[in-house]
Amino acid sequence: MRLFIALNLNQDTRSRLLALRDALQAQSTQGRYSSPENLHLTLAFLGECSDKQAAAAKAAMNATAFEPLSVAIDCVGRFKRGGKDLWWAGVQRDKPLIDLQGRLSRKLTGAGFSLEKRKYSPHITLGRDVVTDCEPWPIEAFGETVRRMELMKSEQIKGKMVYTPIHEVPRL
Ligand code: 2AM
Repeated sequence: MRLFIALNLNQDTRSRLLALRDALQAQSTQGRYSSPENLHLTLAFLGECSDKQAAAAKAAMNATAFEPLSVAIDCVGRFKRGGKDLWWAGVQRDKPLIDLQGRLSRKLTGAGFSLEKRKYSPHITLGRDVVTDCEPWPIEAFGETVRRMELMKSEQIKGKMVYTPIHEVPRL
């Protein structure tokens, strides 16, 4: 199974993100856009995992200190991919978020996972393979307090990406 660890977002935040996605889509000639239920902030991408690795990922999550934290979205930007770019909503690099991602990554690395080596760039993907004349733009910040991190299974079902939580660390 293909796994990643994410902060999922409430309905209000997702509808604001959808408005950004729609604004982008309206000014694009091509692209594959995230569906509302798939909008999330990835903390760590684990890739293909065995049952044993999934258990190790759950243990690493449980062992990571986690307190509710605020996620603030303040721009729309892109990773350039030769004109078919990945566009995202940018998340502020607030210390509690960056620290959480660091703590979690260390637990996962200690458990044997090899993670993305690039600097963590917190983002929420709005669309892939997007062809547009748009330039990245700032927005008035919005967001929420997130109270759980979740281990997500990623599957392609009938041509559609489906993300399902299989473990959660809640702080209610
Ligand atoms: P992306 O949206 O920037 O592509 C589920 O696919 C989640 O895992 C997405 O948030 C995705 O990030 C991330 N992801 C997928 N493949 C990845 C990879 N090879 N390295 C890092 N993150 C990846």
